[in-house]
Amino acid sequence: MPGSKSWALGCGIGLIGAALGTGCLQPPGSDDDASDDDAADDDASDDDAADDDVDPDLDVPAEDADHRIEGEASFDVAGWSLGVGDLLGDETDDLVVGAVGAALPTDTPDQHGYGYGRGAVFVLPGPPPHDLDSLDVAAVVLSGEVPGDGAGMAVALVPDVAGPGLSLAVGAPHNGRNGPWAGAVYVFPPGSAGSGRASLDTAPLILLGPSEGVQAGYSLAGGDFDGDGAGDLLVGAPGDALGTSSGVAFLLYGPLEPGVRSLGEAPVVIAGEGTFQMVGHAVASAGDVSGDGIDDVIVGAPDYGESTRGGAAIFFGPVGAGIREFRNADALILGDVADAPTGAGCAVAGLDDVDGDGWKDVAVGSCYAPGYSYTGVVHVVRGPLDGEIDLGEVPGRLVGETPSATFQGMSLAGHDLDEDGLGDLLVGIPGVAAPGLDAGSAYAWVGPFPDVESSLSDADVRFRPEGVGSWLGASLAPIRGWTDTAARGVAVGAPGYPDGVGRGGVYVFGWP
Ligand SMILES: [Ca+2]
Ligand SMILES: [Ca+2]
Ligand SMILES: [Ca+2]
Ligand SMILES: [Ca+2]
Repeated sequence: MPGSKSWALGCGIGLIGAALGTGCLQPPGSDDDASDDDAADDDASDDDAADDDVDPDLDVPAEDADHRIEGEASFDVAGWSLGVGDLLGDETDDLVVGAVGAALPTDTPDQHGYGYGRGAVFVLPGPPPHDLDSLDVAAVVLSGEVPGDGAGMAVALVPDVAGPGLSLAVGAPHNGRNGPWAGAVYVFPPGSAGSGRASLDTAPLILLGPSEGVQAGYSLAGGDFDGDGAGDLLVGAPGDALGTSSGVAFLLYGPLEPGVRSLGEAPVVIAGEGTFQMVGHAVASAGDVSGDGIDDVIVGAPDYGESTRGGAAIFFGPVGAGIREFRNADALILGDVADAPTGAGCAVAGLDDVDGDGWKDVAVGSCYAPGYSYTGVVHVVRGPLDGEIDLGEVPGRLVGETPSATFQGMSLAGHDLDEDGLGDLLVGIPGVAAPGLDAGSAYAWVGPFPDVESSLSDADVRFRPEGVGSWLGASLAPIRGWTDTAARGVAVGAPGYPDGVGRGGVYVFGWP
């Protein structure tokens, strides 16, 4: 899915191009800054009218979803990640569901569940049958190589990276082929995933973490980051297992050839400047934020900086080659408190232009803030994006409703939900299984975005969980053709469903 992944408990805490010359920062079709400013002012004065157009507080209970697709077995932790796109080439969206805890029948009971299972991904063709309610009817199931691999921690459908069409990339960050928790990424070019059940080691291309503990494949994303028309693959390796690395993100330029290779051969490595910064906890295409027509990279590092302030780095495409350091990013976005952990960069996403000024905008999630109560905070950072950006000086922020709700991370995705040409935002805050905390929700915030601190309880739509502990919102993605509102829907992962047991599942909601 476009956007970013949530993070795992036990990661310490846990959570995304070559420099262009000056003058490249010109948004398409906006050569008159003065008139753009006027337009922005008009937008601001229209806030009231816009709010009249949508119910500002529409709650959609999970029971009202068009589909509740349950995991195949208890402890599968299905829905930890999602991918949406036309994988099977029939011009309808297909749904790929990562189940990090999944086991095979030959595995023992203790080789099942988060951190223990080999993991799997389930491919569901769209449009779905009306009575679709379980992942056990998946057309394709690809399982991790051995118990403990955690396959499905991340999935991405990457266009044109290994031939024309969408390739399926699956991350298994605890795979041990190159040492404990070195991680692996399995890439299936278009048409190569077959049907039925198979092992991920049937992937035509396997990319291995270069050394133990790097956790390659913890996050994944695609884009065309050098502008050559072929898709490129971003692999997050937050590398916190040993604490000896900053964490990195690897960038590989397509077209990718089959084989088994080490990510140590990746042409670009995005790295922090010290240990234990969790660079690569989240990765995404930022879209073209620099306005030159080439996709730009965004990498989150929730423990970045001397005070583990957290941050996200944007590198403009073409990203070039070699080691790219966070501090030398084209735009470096830093947590909103300078001397304390904020978890900024636990989730990142490129947005469509949210304010109509011609510049693409991005969203950065902070999972510890504010005041370490783990409510979660989302900043919409408006372009033009370059230089150092302090989130504390970014106007407006969206604050989560419930303390401790981002222990299971956060997910973000950009999409023009109301199809008015301006970018909107999906936020997932999966919550905790604690008595009295009805946490775990997904939110749709339809622009405009406020310039003042606001609560996510004021989102245009809230998707509410069934019971406590389903971790609704651990992943999410817009999806087409799966609901009664055929053009518009939202798939939301709930890996703890039901009630923290962790069978997991995915809800597909129509746009209300
Ligand atoms: Ca490319
Ligand atoms: Ca660009
Ligand atoms: Ca903008
Ligand atoms: Ca919109």
